[in-house]
Amino acid sequence: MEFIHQPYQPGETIAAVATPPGEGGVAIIRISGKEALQVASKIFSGPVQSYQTHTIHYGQVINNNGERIDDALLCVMLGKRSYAGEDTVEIHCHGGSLITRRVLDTVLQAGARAALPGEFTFKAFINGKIDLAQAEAVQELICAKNERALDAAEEQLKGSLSKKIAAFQIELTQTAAILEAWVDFPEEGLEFATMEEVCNQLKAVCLQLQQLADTFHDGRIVHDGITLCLIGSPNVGKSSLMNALLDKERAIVSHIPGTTRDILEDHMRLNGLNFKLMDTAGIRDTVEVIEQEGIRRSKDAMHQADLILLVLDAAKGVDEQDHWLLEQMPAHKAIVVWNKVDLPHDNLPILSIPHVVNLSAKQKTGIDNLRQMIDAVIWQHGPPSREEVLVTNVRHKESIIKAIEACQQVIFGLNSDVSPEFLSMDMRLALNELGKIIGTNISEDIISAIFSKFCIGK
Ligand SMILES: Nc1nc2c(ncn2[C@@H]2O[C@H](COP(=O)(O)OP(=O)(O)OP(=O)(O)O)[C@@H](O)[C@H]2O)c(=O)[nH]1
Ligand SMILES: [Mg+2]
Repeated sequence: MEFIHQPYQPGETIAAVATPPGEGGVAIIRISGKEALQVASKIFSGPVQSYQTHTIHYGQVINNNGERIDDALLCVMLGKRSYAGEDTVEIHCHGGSLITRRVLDTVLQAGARAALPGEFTFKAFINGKIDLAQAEAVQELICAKNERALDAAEEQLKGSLSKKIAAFQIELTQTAAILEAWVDFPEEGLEFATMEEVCNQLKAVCLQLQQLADTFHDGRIVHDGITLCLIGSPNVGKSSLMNALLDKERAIVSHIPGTTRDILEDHMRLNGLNFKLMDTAGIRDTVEVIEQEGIRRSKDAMHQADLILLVLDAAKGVDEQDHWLLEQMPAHKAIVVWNKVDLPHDNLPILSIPHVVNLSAKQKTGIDNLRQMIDAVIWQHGPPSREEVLVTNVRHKESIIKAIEACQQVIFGLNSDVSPEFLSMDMRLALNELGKIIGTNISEDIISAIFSKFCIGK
């Protein structure tokens, strides 16, 4: 096993500051490995080697010249009952950056090696405390930027995704066993199951795997948030709407068409989700070079956005430019906003885009309706429940899709009299892909890449 491209010694004793950098009430230095107690006993005033597991002790941290560094509490967790699943000692010292550094240096001089990013979690993984999907959930939990992302990470850390994957593995292993029986005992093998039964079972698994893969739409929204782009002709009130949604005067608003020249970004939270708002330059035919570049950027932003608010001016109605924009709109990710409904206006025409809201950005009326519409459009099947297992990681999604493809190959092969040897190989491919999600049959490079994204001390 390698970790960040270095041969890995299981049980090697490592140490790092587990608390964030900077000043705080308390800092924690974590020591983990076979010699955690031995290292701690060299630097602590008390009889560390005699401490019972899961006990905490007051004493002094002493350097190798016998000088007192700090008063501290020392917490001992032996064997599997620790985060990393091996002997662990935590030193709770004062939380100044200098003092923390000194305590860590003392620990390193006493024989521990400085931990690499994510190495405690890596140890938890190789010591069998958690699987790879759970290890990734630890990082997602730490980095969660909204409540929904936190819920999803907690579910994954509890093992909900891993349990689902394990259940699929059991079903596919049974099918693989039947296929191998057909290879080994071509006559008797068919007694275990008919071809039709195997096909039906595989189709059912594919369907459930597809349902799990489909949660990635919601999972990505939860994890990454939504990019929301305001698009429209000049002067329709895009910047006014941006300000109304943010509830602050972020963008310059004026009656002069072409006020916004560049893309303006800001962030907001809506129903527990993170949104990146992008106000753009009004789209029109112009010979002005800077404005042309702004309009090019507006179009780019429109294509990249998860959701587009196409702003129209109710008082002006739909002109040629608006018609062109309406034709460009991907209807599934667009909401038409009829702005300026406070002004006198004709009956508003019915448009090809089903999601429509009337409001006044200036008067700030109808903004809540827009917020509700945004929520309705982004969740394809209503918002997920807190407990729903969501695939939030593209690596997991890709493995699920590859497993489905391999199962479909088997189904196709069964219906076209392909030799069971080949079907068996495809079956193993599907199982391998599922195994990658929880960390079996996975290359060391991928493991290294996953853990290198962690912070030091985790
Ligand atoms: N009556 C009324 N006026 C509005 C409303 N929204 C915006 N306006 C006015 O419309 C004009 C243009 O508003 P902006 O928000 O700058 O429009 P924009 O779409 O960002 O314009 P560009 O940046 O030039 O593309 C300003 O004078 C606003 O005060 C509204 O709901 N009602
Ligand atoms: Mg503007």
